[in-house]
Amino acid sequence: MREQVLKILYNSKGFISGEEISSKLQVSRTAVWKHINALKLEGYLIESVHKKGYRIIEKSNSLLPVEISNYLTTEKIGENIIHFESIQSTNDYAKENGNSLDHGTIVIAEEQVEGRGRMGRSWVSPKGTGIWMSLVLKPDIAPVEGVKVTQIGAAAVSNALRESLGVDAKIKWPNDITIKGKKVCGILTEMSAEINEIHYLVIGIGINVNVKQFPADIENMATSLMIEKGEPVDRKKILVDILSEFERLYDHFIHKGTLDKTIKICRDHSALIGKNVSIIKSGKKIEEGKVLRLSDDGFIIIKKHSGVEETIQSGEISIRGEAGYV
Ligand code: BTX
Repeated sequence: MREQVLKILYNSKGFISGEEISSKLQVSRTAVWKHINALKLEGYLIESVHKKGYRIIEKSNSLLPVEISNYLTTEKIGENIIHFESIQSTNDYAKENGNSLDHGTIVIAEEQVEGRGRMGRSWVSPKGTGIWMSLVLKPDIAPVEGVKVTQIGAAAVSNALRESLGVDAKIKWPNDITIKGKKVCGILTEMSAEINEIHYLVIGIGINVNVKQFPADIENMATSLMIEKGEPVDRKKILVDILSEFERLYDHFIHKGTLDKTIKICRDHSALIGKNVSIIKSGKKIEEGKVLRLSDDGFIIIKKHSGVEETIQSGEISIRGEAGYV
């Protein structure tokens, strides 16, 4: 009910009387008044003027489901949104509850106290400054196809950042988005599956939106949208743009059975193609070479120093000349 009150306030141009809200929602004016007070306590700035009614002045700074839903144009992605002020990790929550969460559910948090990267690494997720979210997907595809969804996530984020903010967001295969060589977003895909069947996929996406400063150990390799733009960025708009781009690319992949649209974006905005790189697995350099192209399945093809071409399906890439080169 509180969400509906909020929705009405958002959709009213100016003041709206308590009576009008109560008749729209078929509840008493006292109930409306109670919900308005609760919303004020949650941090919404709502003006109440005698004989005029209520008006929302300032939107909450949090990524509250009601606000996001108000702007969303997607069908399934984001139909359910679960929001936390603070959580250990949105991926952990999504994985623990994956069986009971609907396809398309988003778990989002203002802060993660134990945000995770790949291979047990940590992901810095300070309060109110990023998009720390996990998407739960239940596709009817073979488990080997599931990993391709990471590429869809990367393509969606990079497209949305470029189109909404005009930043040159590049895709550093397989799971990072970079701006001017620094990491602005990381993606962590996890899966619950049997040999022939995916129970659910969890696509964890972490985006540094308004992070001002990073811990010393990552400050040379990390950046935020605010640092790049020189001004704070609206987290809600970015989130909504990413979800709609994700749904467009995901639906195409599922219904048409091809990753072509995603791969085109990953190729056009690759941070790797043409670069000399090291391929690292379990912390060890396993190959060196020049990245030639991205295959239709989303794998990278490198030319080794010996001249032999090799397809790399997983691993980490370190680019010669950039921070962290191994
Ligand atoms: P990754 O293993 O590729 O990157 C992790 C590495 O990135 C860390 O070891 C550190 O060097 C660096 N790093 C840590 N935090 C940041 C940051 N905020 N910005 C830039 N670099 C950083 C990447 O893993 C996948 C990250 C996924 C994060 C999302 S957030 C929502 C979801 N929940 C969760 O716990 N993880 C995912």
